[in-house]
Amino acid sequence: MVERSKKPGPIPVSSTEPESPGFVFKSDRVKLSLPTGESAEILLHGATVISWVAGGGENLFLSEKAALDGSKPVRGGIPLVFPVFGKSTEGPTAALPQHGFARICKWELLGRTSETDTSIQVDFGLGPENLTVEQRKQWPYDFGLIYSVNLSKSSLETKMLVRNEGSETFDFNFLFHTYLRIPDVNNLTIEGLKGTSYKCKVTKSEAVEEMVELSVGSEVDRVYANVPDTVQVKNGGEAIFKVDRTNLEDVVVWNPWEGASKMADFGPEDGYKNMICIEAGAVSKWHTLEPQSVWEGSTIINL
Ligand code: TA6
Repeated sequence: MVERSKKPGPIPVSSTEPESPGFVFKSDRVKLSLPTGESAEILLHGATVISWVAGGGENLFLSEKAALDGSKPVRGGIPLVFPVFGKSTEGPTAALPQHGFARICKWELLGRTSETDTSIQVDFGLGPENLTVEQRKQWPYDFGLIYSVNLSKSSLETKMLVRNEGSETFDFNFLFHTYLRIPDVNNLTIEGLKGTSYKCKVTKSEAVEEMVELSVGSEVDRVYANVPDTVQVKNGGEAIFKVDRTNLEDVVVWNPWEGASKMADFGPEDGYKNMICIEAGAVSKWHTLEPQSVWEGSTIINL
């Protein structure tokens, strides 16, 4: 683990350094690759994973209209949601924009932290020094985030460490807002949610999931709390993703359906047929972090 330190700053990694095949850093992004052909691409903007190629193709949905220049959150890939999920109307996160600041800040590249023939990991850091003056005012806590992305032959692991570096306790939510690329939403089933309570933002209701195999045939936007097991995403009955989580008790399932056409950065218009957000997070309640304490949550998406 690389220590993210406030001073003297990040471990210097220059874009003019000689490149090695597994790790390439070019101005605004890092590309990881394995000798067997798998790869992942991560922008410094939001530390957003925008591509994960493995198992013969791309596994993440990225809108063709997504802004990758830092002007707004990326529509697709794996945006990071911290310190608030959604939009708070009261409390210490009320001044923050929807889903917080982690997905709109420029992160520091801490560097490659491990590499073998079968896996490679890169770490990123974010702290108050990376926020704008306005963002500091909106959430004035001293925190340190370390984000690790680990690419293996048939999985992608993402891990977030949150540290309270100040003298005041703070509450937070965290979530990996993962857009999975799927062949056809009409052949999609999601398994592993039966018996779990959820809040539905579309119908503004609460219920317990009854379906062993959940299919999606219209807009879905649900927060499943305390999901016990692996969530499997199937195409025509065949598992294409298995999502395991550690210390991330909740799973959000989102597909905007035809509402996608109202989003300026969503494309193509029928792209919702090729995506499902399966979002591992800690969002159904606030997590409290005492001064000098650390919280860690991770997810691994297996093919
Ligand atoms: O995670 C699901 C959700 O919170 C939905 O309610 C939906 O609006 C989505 O995220 C996208 O949010 P965004 O701010 O990226 O447009």
